[in-house]
Amino acid sequence: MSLRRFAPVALGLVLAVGLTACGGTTKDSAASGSGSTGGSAVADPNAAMKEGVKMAFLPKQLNNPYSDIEVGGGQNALTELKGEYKLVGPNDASASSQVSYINTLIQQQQDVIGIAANDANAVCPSLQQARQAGIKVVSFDSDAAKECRDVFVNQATTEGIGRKLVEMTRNLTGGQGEIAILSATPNATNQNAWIAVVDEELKKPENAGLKLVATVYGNDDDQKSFQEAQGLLQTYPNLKAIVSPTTVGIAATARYVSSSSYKGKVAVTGLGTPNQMREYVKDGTVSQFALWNPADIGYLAGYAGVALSSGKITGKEGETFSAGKLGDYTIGAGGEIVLGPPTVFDSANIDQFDF
Ligand code: RAM
Repeated sequence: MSLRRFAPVALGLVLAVGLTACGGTTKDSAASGSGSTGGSAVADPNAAMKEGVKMAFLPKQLNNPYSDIEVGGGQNALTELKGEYKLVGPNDASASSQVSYINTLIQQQQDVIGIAANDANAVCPSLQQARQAGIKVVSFDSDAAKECRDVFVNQATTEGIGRKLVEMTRNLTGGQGEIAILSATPNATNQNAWIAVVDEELKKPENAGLKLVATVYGNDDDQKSFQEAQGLLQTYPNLKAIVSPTTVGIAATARYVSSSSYKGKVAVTGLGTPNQMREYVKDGTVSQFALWNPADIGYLAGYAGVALSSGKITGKEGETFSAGKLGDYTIGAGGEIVLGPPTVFDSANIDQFDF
């Protein structure tokens, strides 16, 4: 059973720019300047969602259960909207691994590219070429540089995620002791933004007893993440918690800790999928971790992509659109669309979730 965890966002006034006489935005005119960078394109909030929109999803990597769930949500959205869904992507999450895929998608004349960027800047020149060719760009999960995309579908606010990571760590350690972060890749936009918030949170008086001793990178590779977890525990014998803000990292860390003498002594927390973490919650390795429903990110990105392609939105703050079963959304500052707050999972609620 999968829970619908996000109530539709109530819409206030329709702030989007009103109707224009031209009646909709063509692919070419919409390309001339939209998104968070500002520009001349004007949204038509009454435009119909177009059928037949070709939207390609390019996640960080293909062999990641989290990404698979995300793009599954995107596929559902495109099916509902009678569009054409496509999935492409690299097997590793390294900085430049997505560039060649973007170039191919331009040649294939996709209408929309949805991308979870492995590196905000490495993908930027190709995404700019795509936009010049009239293709709309929706970043989701991990943002591209703002000037290279029309909107960013963020899973929760960056501050909300960073604070939640520290709050869980404080709960699990009693607010005292050495902690370490096991992240994804060194260039990941999303992880780095969350870690920056963690750094700020740790300066607050209530967190004065927590000391961040190391940040290491498992590159969203299961084996490397496992080895990094092992290395942290050997290097820092007083470690009280490993915080892993990546589904790959937290699962690998939990697997290592669960079969080691650190089980029950060193807290493991961060961001994970309930299905990957269930056994470690049941065996007492993990008490608390957080996430959102990845499928909803892909689904929201799909609706945002078709709304952009239809001229219903251009990416400017205040524009609104409807995202099917998720309800209505308003574009925030910097072209950001926030899915909803993260959910904390523990032994009391984990069996209510299946993803
Ligand atoms: C990993 C990826 C992804 C991130 C999740 C939480 O699967 O790094 O980008 O959002 O973890």
